[in-house]
Amino acid sequence: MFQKSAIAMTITAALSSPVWAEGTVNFYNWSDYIADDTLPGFTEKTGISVQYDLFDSPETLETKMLTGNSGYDLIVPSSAQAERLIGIEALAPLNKELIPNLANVDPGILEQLAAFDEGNSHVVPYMLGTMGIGYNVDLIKERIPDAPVDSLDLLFKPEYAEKLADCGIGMIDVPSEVSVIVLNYLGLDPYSGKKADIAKAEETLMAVRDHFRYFRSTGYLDDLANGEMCAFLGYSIDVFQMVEPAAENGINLAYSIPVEGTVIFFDTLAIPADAENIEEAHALINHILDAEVSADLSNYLFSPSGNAAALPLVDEEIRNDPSIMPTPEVMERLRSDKTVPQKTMRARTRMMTKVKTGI
Ligand code: N2P
Repeated sequence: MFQKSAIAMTITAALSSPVWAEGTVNFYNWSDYIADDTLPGFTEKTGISVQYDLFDSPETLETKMLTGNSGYDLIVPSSAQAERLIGIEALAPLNKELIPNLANVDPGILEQLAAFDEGNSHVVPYMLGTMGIGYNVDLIKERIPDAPVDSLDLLFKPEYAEKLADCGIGMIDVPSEVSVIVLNYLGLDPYSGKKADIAKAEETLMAVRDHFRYFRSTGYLDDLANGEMCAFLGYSIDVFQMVEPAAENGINLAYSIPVEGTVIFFDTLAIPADAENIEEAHALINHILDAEVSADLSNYLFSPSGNAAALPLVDEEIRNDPSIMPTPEVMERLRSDKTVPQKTMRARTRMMTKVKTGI
């Protein structure tokens, strides 16, 4: 089996001889969101060791940041989270002199980020992708020969969900993104905080929840690759990473962007305001923005990064795959996770908890 969990281990300076500095950077990243050689390559180049910790939901990251004293020097907030964290001064201003590779970033992307981060002073782009349906082509075909694999009906309509219950269906456990997707699917304002709208989203999910094996944001990658799950509403990045390992197991795994539209996420790199290893964190940001390192990440995670200098080094099949790099037409159906009032965030979380527990 494909073993990526090894990268979750602490990568120490002992990996190779330090050439630049000593020191550590405490990096808090999403699970399954780095290439095998990104961090060892950094330690080799700089002598800085990386203490690497993982989170599996944006809510966990945000709670840690709101509480403060997280001990982290570098984090990966989504753009909506970054906006909120900048608003409460929870992020340190970047010293651009320490990030010469910022010049590699597409100016158009920087402009988009500047909409909430004036002067691009707190975050740089990491990776982007969509939420969609990862599915086992054969298991689905066996049960529903003409299954709508590019539609959320597959998971949200009881007549389909029921037929797939035995081979395993699941969904990410991220209240914000799930709410946007379901509300959008229902033709409602995806960012609505109205009680009646959230209730409709809840009703839609409650009608199918019993057919779901689980709601979670990690652990589903292996299940997809092992044929133990036949459809999952999850991240493009996660599903694409498993296509090859699945093929090695004789499993035909595919990913679709639902025709009804879905979430596009845009993740960033940022330094918490109370970080202790600020210089080391800048060095790691600079490393990740290196054209080759960034292209490696894109090739590994099947994700665009907004790094213009890296683009020529990204595999052609990735650059030309519209389910990875959405066409402008598909883009129109994609919704980003915007900052919404606290009250709406709480209502979304309550809805998700209810769906997960069934009560
Ligand atoms: C990878 C996580 C994708 C990031 N496991 C979602 N924002």
